Amino acid sequence: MHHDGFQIYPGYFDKNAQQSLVDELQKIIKKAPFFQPRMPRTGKPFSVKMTNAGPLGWVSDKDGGYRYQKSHPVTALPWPPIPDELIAAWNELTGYEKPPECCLINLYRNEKAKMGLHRDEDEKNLAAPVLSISLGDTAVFRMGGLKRKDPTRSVRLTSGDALTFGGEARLAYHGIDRVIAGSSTLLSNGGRINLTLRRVNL
Ligand code: MD6
Ligand code: FE
Repeated sequence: MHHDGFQIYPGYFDKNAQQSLVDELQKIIKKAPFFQPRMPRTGKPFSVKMTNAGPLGWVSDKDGGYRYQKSHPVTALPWPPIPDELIAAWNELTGYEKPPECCLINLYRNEKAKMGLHRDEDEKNLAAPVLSISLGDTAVFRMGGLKRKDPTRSVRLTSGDALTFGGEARLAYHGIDRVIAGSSTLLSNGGRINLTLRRVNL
């Protein structure tokens, strides 16, 4: 049995848990450095940098477009494993029977970093919920509906918040309007990290 809809768990990770996630992420980033994703066809760089953990990583570039692959696009090494704390959160919050295959790590380093309205639709498995975790500066998240033109609402995501997208909400449009610089001291260089855990295959 797993949980459906759009659900926010404010402060799901307490300060200690957030710090230990940051420590784990530092180890991951040493093995799998942030890379610069680019838009399909135009090659325009994203304003966020990315890396991944897990058997599959989400990447995007000019020629290959949006896709999942087993290795880092720059180092060609396999992605590091997903930390146990994140697997435990997936089990508790999604209740999905299979483990996540991808933990996408998005870095919003400066005030210009944002993410346009989009749907997560590159996965074969659209029955599994998506779990998203916010660390560092507060984000202004935009939540829409199943059609791009549906009304949207603005939701603030603060450090330690978890959110799940399942069932009807799995293919809802959403994005990040902006990040509020200096709203958290968790990350020593400032900014925000978002972790998005997904089951890709059935
Ligand atoms: C972010 N999040 O929070 C971007 N996708 O930086 C997402 O794109 C997202 O938060 C699917 C489900 C939850 C999310
Ligand atoms: Fe998304």
